[in-house]
Amino acid sequence: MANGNFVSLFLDHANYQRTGHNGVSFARYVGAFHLLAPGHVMQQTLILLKPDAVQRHLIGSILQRFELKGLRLAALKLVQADRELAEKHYAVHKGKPFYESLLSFLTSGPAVAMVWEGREAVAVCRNLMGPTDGAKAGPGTIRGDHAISVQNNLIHGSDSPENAVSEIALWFDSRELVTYAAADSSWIG
Ligand code: DAT
Ligand code: MG
Repeated sequence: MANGNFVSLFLDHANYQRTGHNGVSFARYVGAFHLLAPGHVMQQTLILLKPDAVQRHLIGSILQRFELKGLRLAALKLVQADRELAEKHYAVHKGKPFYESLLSFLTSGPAVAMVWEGREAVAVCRNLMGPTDGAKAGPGTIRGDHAISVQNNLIHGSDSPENAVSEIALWFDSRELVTYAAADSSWIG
């Protein structure tokens, strides 16, 4: 498989952005990768460092795990989520006993919102995070190393490529996603 295909696709996408043809959806972008590079499907995923991670000074060390894994950072910002954003983000949990507490937690302070991109990025990030309950998460995972709570578990990661697309659209404007060729991509990919 020619790595050059990736590079030219990245550049094509960058050209679309430069020339203002932002109508190209990410789904079509992924589709192009399917077409040209079977077995090398690139994904994007939404990662949030939740308010406990910010307050506990863990932003840098958690972020570094994603960098060191070989994922590419496509977007990054500090966000004070309001109730409306939190409700949309956790809509799937509406009605559950922990729902109100979860919304209070997510809106209790700033969170770091990021989009990470790479091969199988959704599953790769979920594995880096570890399971939901910090007490059950294994050592070596973010939650396993730094969390002992179920709710205050430091990090959110999209759980499917489909949810990743809608969660990225919820937290980011498409113009905030930056496309560039990482200098080390031919060594990592
Ligand atoms: P994950 O964040 O691992 O995707 P989830 O989507 O099932 O987990 O739940 C979303 C968040 O809700 C989770 O990060 C923490 C909180 N949560 C889940 N189950 C809970 C429970 N039983 N009690 C309290 N909080 C819970
Ligand atoms: Mg979830």
